[in-house]
Amino acid sequence: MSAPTASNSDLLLAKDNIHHLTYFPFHGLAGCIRTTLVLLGEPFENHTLSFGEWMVTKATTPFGHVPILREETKCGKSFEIAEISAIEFFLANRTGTLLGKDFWEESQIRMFHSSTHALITFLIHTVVQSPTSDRPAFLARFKKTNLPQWVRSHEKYLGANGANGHYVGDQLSIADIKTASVIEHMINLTSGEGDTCLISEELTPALMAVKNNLEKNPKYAEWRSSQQYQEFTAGNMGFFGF
Ligand SMILES: N[C@@H](CCC(=O)N[C@@H](CS)C(=O)NCC(=O)O)C(=O)O
Repeated sequence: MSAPTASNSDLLLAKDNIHHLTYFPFHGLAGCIRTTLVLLGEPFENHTLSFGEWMVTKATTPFGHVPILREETKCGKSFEIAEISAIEFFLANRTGTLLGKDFWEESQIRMFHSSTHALITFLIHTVVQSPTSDRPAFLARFKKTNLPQWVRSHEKYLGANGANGHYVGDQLSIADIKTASVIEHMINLTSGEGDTCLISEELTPALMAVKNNLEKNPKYAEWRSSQQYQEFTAGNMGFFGF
């Protein structure tokens, strides 16, 4: 009788897998994924591509985009996952703690996560894809309409949950990590001359509590003070300006 073979799910859930994340050398849309990898505490490697390297790699990726997560298992089999949300929920599932305590909590967490994901992807895609001459008008509209709407509604829901730094209950979730990973960029985006400040301790204490709460996590604090994190921040400022 042959020994039972491990299913793909068993292989994927093994704790000693190595997570390989491929993206560009800035935070961009990968902040939440990188933070979740850091919090997981399992071995992972950040692989960064220059734009030259990307041009030759693009055609080999599932949808022509990064980030890509490759799971390297101890038996030598690798699995590749593309698409930001899919990667974030894959990692959140692995932690066993970032998707709430029941189906309703998970559904709410997915709702808040989706709203923030839509905000940041809309911003990044439009900034990158619109002609340089159109960007000032786009950014002005984003600051006047999209961002204030997101700030208002998220501050309201976070306040209704007690402004405890969490969207749902009193437990860290992937929605909290997603928001913490974009707040800094939104603050940078609205801190220029002539900008209206939208996010601050005074104006949005509940939103700031999400950021402050995560920053108390020792693994996250160590990641934020690392040289690689600072380089990704410099990359973001250089490429996007926020
Ligand atoms: N739908 C994709 C979008 C990801 C995306 O926009 N990636 C950008 C970097 S932020 C990219 O790959 N840009 C290079 C290109 O499209 O050639 C996802 O959710 O992962």
